[in-house]
Amino acid sequence: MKPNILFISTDQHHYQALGMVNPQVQTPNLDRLAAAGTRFERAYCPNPTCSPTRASLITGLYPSSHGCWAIGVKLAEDVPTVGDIFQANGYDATLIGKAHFQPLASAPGSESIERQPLLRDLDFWRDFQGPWYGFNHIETGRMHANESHAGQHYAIWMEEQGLTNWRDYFVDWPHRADDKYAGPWYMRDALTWDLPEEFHHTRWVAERSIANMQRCVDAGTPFFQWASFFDPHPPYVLPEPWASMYDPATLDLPSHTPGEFDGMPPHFARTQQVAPDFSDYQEPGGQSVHGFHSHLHTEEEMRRSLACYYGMISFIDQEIGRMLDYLEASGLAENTLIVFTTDHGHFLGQHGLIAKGPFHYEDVIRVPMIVSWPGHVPAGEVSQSLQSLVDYPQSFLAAAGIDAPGAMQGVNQWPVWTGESEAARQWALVENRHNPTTVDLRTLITERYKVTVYRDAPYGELFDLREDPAELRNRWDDPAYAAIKGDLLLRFVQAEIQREGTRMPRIAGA
Ligand SMILES: [Ca+2]
Repeated sequence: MKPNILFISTDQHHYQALGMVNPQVQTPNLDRLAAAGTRFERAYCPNPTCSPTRASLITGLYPSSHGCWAIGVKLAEDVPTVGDIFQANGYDATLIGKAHFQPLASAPGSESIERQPLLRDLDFWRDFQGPWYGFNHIETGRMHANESHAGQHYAIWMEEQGLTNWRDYFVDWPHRADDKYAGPWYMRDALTWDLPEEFHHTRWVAERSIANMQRCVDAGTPFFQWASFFDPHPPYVLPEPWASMYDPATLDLPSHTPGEFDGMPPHFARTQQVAPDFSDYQEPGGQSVHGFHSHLHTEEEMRRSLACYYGMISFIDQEIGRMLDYLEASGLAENTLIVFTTDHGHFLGQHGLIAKGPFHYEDVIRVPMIVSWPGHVPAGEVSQSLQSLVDYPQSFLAAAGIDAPGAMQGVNQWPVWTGESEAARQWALVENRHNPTTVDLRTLITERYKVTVYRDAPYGELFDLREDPAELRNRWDDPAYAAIKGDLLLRFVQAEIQREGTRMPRIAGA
């Protein structure tokens, strides 16, 4: 009997924002999933932004190989995906929720359907539910919280639920100066959303995921399904009761440590200026850079952000619980592998930073990760093995007994997930090419160290995660770490060699 695979993701979820790790946030259902399976503490994204990592999650390729190297770049539609392989093996491959494989604009050769005004052309989306990037069925959306990108299948669903005036609850498109949602809260200042929770996209993702799993059950088809939640990505706008679930005053707040950016690349210190100038990072063909702005914030703003962020996670947790209940009640649980993660991390004031950007601290490149399949994955375990999201396609295929193509660049983690093997990789690699040349960095993480190299720059970062888990002392120029740095740079080059895929096998001597 072919197993089902339910892949659940959130967006921009800090790896410590799980109830079993931090009791200040309540995630009883993720706790329950972790108790039934294994939690992986050392999981990393291949890129700390949406599209590049999301494309890696369906291709098994690094962004430098699948070509969707930054947000705002289209994932080529001819790239082979894991959904294609599942379909070829008799599976249904469905995506519910956030995709973000294409940019918010179209250009010749980079045509996008994830753009305005098409996002709000509901007739188009009624007619189009795939195939797309290997998924035979999609129901998708593009906004975070109440952004103006709302539309697509999510809006069709809201209308079906009776919310015909859904547009009133989202930022207007085209934008209007007198929009009731126009305001300064986007980065920091949480707002209670008047959208009733029953119409929220968190509810939609869970409800439609359950409906589509049932559709597959009715058809007698095994499924590979991605339930892709949109929160807790900012803006911090959230319905009740979640908006007031957490008291901002009671939450522990991370902060900047004076002097910690001494010896760091120059863009770090600029984040602590009131009006920093990042113009020297601009280049022809470049776009805005996430994180290149002032990160200064008041404690009160940050507390409200954090309370909303945790509320978003608890809401998602409730809906994940609904999905777990469905699997148990329907008898599917014993034949379904469930994997939970996020696409990348998030700063909640750690190092004085907010949201995301080219700052490769653990907060933004490490991700929460839980794998569960009773009888196959050890229950209640916590693993320190290095994991990368680029490993998922191969590992999903291995769980289903399907060979992965040689072109995929991850490693098969299935023997690690089942507890048969302790580790499948000795390093994880994070790419972050955000503009053609000026924001382009790569990080190698080993069991103990982390080293970051910038294209064209003499500076870099070296952290000893065992001696300095808070990452406060960059050892790049520290003579005491010179030999370690040399060894790590050799391992970095070796990792670059090792991760080359084998699209075609060598089948003869010549
Ligand atoms: Ca994201």
